[in-house]
Amino acid sequence: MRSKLVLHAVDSHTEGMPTRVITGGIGTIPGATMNERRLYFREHRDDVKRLLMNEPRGHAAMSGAILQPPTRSDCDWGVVYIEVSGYLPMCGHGTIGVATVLVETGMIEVVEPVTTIRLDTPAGVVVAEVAVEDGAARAVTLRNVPSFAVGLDRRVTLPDGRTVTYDLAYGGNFYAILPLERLGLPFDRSRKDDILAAGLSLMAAIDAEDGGPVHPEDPTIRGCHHVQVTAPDSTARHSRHAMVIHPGWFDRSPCGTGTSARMAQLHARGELPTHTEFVNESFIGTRFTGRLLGTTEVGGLPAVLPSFTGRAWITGTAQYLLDPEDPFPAGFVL
Ligand code: PYC
Repeated sequence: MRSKLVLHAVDSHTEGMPTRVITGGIGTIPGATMNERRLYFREHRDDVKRLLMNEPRGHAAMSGAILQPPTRSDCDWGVVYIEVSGYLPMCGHGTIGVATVLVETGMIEVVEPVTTIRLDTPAGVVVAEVAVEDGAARAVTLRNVPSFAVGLDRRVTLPDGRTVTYDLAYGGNFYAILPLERLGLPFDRSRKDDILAAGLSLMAAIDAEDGGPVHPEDPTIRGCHHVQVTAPDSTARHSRHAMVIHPGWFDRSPCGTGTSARMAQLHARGELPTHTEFVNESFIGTRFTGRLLGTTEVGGLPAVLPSFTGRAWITGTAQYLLDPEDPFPAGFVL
């Protein structure tokens, strides 16, 4: 067996969505902050990301997280998120996967009934409270980065000439949020290809206008790559959605940063007070339970402090190799 590299991984899924947690083989990525490490990896080591996420080792909806030593003294671990689509500033389902792996592999000192882990992410500090029973991570509650509505009832024109009204919110990534019926489609998995195409066309139209949204405090966080289309029976206490993600896949989990953005949007609309339970349900019917812990401000905009709870399960461990003669050293996308 020959290999140019050996990447150690613990694979998991969070409410149906995979997180390949890379526990070794990368080393410390250069950068004084976790966001600098994210940008360095994107610039200099994207082939490793593609090898881990693309076929034949991954697939079109693959997602992962590279563990790093933290860049801040108040955190236990650092994380760089990787996906088929790129490098997210923050990923909720991925962080639930990371916290579960850290606890169940003993990579963090485990305290029962609750182990608290402070994570240095490119979007800021995220705190995970892991409910642990007999060594098993039973639930993970994340205190996510401050989230905010960028605009309500914005209008955008699609390439087919239709004008669509949507809300735009940030929860660690930017999300366009709107009822699916505004795109003229039923909330039906048998129409997933049409829903995907409509969501992608909407996000392209949003990003074509002035280059898309930019985080008011960090210009490296930009662009709308996620569209949350809600089912007709959704309310401000229990919402069902399909999450369309660039360049063309659905989140299988309820999407942690999307849940945070949705709560920020509902709060901005006056429909979700703080300290009130909110259930967000994915396209495959899995759930995160969220709540807003308080309010704050980001770059002069009113913002909220979101938290949400979900669960992850470890699915395997692996060493990913690269044979020097492998014709696809960075995998491929079909
Ligand atoms: O859980 O935040 C999330 C997420 C983002 C993209 C896929 N999942």
